Amino acid sequence: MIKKYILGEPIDTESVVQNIEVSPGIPKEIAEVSECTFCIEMPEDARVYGLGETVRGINKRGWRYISNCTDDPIHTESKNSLYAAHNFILIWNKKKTVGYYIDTPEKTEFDIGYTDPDRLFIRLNSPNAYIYEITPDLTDNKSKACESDNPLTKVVRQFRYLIGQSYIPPLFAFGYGQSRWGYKSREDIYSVIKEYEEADIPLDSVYLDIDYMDSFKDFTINEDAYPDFEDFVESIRKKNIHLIPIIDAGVKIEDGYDVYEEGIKGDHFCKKEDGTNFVAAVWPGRVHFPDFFKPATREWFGEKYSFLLDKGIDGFWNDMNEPAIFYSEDGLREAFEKIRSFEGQNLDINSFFEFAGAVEAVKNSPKDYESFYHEYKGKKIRHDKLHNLYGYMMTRAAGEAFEKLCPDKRILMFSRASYIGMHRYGGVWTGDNQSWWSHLLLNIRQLPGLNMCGFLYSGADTGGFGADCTEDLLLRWLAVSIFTPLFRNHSAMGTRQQELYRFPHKDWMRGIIRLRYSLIPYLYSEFMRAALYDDMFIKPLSFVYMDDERACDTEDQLFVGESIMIAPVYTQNVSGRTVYLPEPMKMLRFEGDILTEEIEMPAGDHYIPVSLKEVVIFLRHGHVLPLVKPANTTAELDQSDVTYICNNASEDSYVMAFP
Ligand code: MIG
Repeated sequence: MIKKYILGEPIDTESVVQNIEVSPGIPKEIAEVSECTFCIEMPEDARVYGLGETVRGINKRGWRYISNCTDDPIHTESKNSLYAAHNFILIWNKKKTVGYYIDTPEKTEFDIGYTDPDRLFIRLNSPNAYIYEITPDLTDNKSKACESDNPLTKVVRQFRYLIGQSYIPPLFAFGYGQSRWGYKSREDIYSVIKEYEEADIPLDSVYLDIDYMDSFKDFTINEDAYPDFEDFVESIRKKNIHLIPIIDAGVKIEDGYDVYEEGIKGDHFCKKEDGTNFVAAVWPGRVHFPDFFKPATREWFGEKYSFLLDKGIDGFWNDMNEPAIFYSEDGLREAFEKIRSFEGQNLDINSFFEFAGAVEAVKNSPKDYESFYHEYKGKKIRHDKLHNLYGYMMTRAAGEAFEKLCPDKRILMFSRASYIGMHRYGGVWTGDNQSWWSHLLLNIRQLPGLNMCGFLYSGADTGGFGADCTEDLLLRWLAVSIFTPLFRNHSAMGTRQQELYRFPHKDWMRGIIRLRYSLIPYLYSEFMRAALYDDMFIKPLSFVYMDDERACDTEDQLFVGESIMIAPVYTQNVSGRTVYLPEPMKMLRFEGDILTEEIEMPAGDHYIPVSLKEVVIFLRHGHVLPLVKPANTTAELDQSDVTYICNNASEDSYVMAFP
């Protein structure tokens, strides 16, 4: 059952699509401690899930999470905020399961047993929010389809019914993608594709980072580096490979640049208090931010994507849309003044750090977020009051345009910043992670939360974005990413190049990628099922074995779809790992795409050796895993020639959901 409460005068985020009758007051389980602080008692044995893209474990107990979309590339466990704001939490033990969605675009803190291990505090920025309380009794028809599911699934499915159906990407978006911030020209892209061809490694997409643009200007092409862009796209599409360009939030201020001039003419940019356009700086230097909160601005900016769609492009990634701000004009002026004031002084311990910090402080400064305005539903609203919606509204601009421009075609779209509601228009990638083993584990642990919040189409930069990747890390990471809908190898300029063909054991990598392609009909089918029935594509074990304490504690094994469980290796220099089986399962060992072992295993702990070239999959009792022959692109997959691996189930019990 879903109950809706209204606190103060909240801003409508348009994240919810159902009309729910308003109940008076606030939920009885939530105590109002002070004007903006609320407290929920957590039973000792309760676990807390949700919050989507965050640091730390699947169980969020024992940390302070702050929903405040932030461009911070160091995702250590000491951080409180990443790029997203996903304010859905799920508190449960064997006796009780309840979900809360705190719907407000302002900064929101979830202190989950940090201040007091037995209490969950929610701290709002202002006393305004919609609060939804979701309990397992079913209210809607879609959720009725899951009568037999456990209470966790029931709550999540009702929440997802509340917020609307998740974005569904085109099939090619399940192929493998190669990206790097640093491909400079058409020749670089051709060479990546040629190397993949020569190494005989499947590839469906190559990403274009900011260098394809002319001086980092959205909806332009750097003609020197990419002459005859349309022919270039066409020549690559002939190989069934898709080019996926990046779009940034800021629009360069430059006379004669059409997007800038149209933006000025159409009054599409965010304003300062005095009504002048707010000036920030990002990649191109000084920019204006489109005010995506205005429908007319969304329409205008969304329409701009046709500049690339018309050239044969059918996928995009939206970046820097927290929005990231290198500096604002005002902030920079103040910083210079401050630095100047230290000139000639004896800098001691205090003043030195103040001096050194002055430059760093201009970046993503809270003061800047308080210095510009949006027009939303006819009202002028300061940015910080709407902050967490900016990336959502940008991606929505694109999504709404695609519905109009190409209603019969699915366009690949994912974003860096997000809020719940954006899941209807696109997926997310988890931003600038690092080539660290700890981030491989973080990747595994972020997936269930993202799925709960509707971001089914998601994935991390495989191999890690920052820092240097090693071959073993990449192999282990591939063995995880072959199960995530978004499967993209991406890395930062200046780091070790991590295209698969550069490594000595590229044949092992080829094998793992080929396994991905064999799995695609299963993955896409299970994804569709999850999207259409408001379910999760990737689940923690507790969603299946709620009464098994050990299973509920297990945060490094996941269900992928209904049939299979994975137990990835995420530590360096080990030859295997212990896997917990809550019930007897069939272990499928693959060397690349070749099935080398198929063996039934009893419930309990097993030490499973897994070499760097292998992937191990556990098939549930009573379930089926369909596999097809791999191909070098999704377009060439023959989906009629299916092999079914069964564990006490008949082949025809597996129905492909494949529209
Ligand atoms: O400030 O476009 O997260 O994927 O390669 C860095 C360059 C801007 C951040 C994105 C990353 C991308 C990079 N961008």
